[in-house]
Amino acid sequence: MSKKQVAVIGAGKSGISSVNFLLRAGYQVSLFDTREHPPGVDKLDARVELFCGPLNASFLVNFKLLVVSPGIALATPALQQVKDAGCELIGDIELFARVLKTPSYAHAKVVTITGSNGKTTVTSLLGEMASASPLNVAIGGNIGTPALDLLDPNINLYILELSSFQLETTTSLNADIATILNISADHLDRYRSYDHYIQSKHIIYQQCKKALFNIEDAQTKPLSCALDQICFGAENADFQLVKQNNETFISMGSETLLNVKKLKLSGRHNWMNALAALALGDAVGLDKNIMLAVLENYQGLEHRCEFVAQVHGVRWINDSKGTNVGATQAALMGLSQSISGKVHVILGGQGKGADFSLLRPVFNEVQGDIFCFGEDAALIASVDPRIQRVDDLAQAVCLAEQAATAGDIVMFSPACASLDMYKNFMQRGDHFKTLVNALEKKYHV
Ligand code: UMA
Ligand code: ADP
Repeated sequence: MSKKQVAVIGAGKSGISSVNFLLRAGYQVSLFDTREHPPGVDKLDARVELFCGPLNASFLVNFKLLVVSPGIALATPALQQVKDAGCELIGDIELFARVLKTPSYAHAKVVTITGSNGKTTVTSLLGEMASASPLNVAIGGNIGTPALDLLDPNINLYILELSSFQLETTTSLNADIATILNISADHLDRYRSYDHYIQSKHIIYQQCKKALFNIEDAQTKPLSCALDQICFGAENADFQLVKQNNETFISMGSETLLNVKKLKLSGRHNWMNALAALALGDAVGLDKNIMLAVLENYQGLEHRCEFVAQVHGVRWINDSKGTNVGATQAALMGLSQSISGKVHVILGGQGKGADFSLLRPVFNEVQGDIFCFGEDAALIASVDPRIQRVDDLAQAVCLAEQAATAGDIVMFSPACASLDMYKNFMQRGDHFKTLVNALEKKYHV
């Protein structure tokens, strides 16, 4: 088989983006997807051969290069066999990294962002800061737009959100600065162990000139002391939260920049995200005043601790993107410190192998009722007798409404993936908002 023949595994967004890139670069491409009827292949370029169904190692070994999508585990037996046979397995981010080494792209700066939670918030906030600066900026990766679709020689700064899955198939990025925002258990259905997941996150520091880590989370610290590094977090970090007269300020070294009261983003976890975005922007030369102006006005993203409505004095919050235990812990801790009433919690879905007992301390803190539904409801309910199992989100909203009184909050932060009952976390969050808006209407007729 010729060197110009490449196998792309997965017909999702990354796969199709890789196919189009490889065709433009003059390769012959064969596209494989384990599903019998993968969505989105109807518009496939006629030059591409499509193979659907289980991967066949004895056929795949004919390809020296395989571009594997993040949704397919490298541990898939057929992929392990072709790897053992000496084939090269990379992802779309690695293709992107190789293009950036070519002369037309050598001037571009790159920021890479990973972590268990906060990636999209930090990527989008930094993206807005950079877009308000006199720069051509491109934002993509796990946040949505595949990295190869961003390539343009006129871009001066690429900001990439990277998942652990994408990092596993990337070897030669050379980011100007890379960060791991935090690490808590996630995707344990895809990893051998929690340590294996942590190792995958740390790949980001092997491919950068400078690292930004979270001083409050030792797991995010680079393993190599030789790597140039800065940190964000509690006092004594390069970018820190400083307390003065019972107020919290965002500071850069000893310079106080902004009272967190001025932010539209709420919760301490979001102040941490703000610090990270400022630190990353500063490292690639963004203007401090522009960054602060953007930060002050940044509203946050849909489905992330998003205020939905106040009904009879009860505030309803949609955190459907809280898809792991760490996210729900952070979302609840951020709230419970700032209100006088109770926080009632709705959670549930696909647990991805998580340990839900880690939520016990935060459940004690919030004091409200707790409702769970979905595929792993029994597992979740087993960690605390206070947790009530319900059939679905609609029933949870109905019971939460009965439990809450004025001054309380109802927080929907599932700590789980949505795929057991919804297409994605957006559809799940939209359903929650529809249910809450219906409550609002009920009282207005
Ligand atoms: N699939 C198969 N067989 C295949 C190929 C895929 O069953 O042969 C399934 C996967 O198991 C998965 C789905 O199809 O359920 C999509 O997988 P994919 O690799 O084709 O995904 P893409 O459409 O290319 O989207 C990927 C990222 N998805 C994943 O990592 C699962 C998107 O992140 C990312 O925005 C996009 O590339 C562009 O870079 C989404 C995500 O859920 C938001 N990421 C995970 C997360 O944030 O927790 C990691
Ligand atoms: P990601 O892209 O990593 O999934 P998002 O910015 O989309 O992160 O936020 C997802 C959820 O994670 C939020 O809804 C919130 O519950 C939680 N979260 C956001 N930032 C942080 C943080 N810095 N630390 C812990 N949890 C966070």
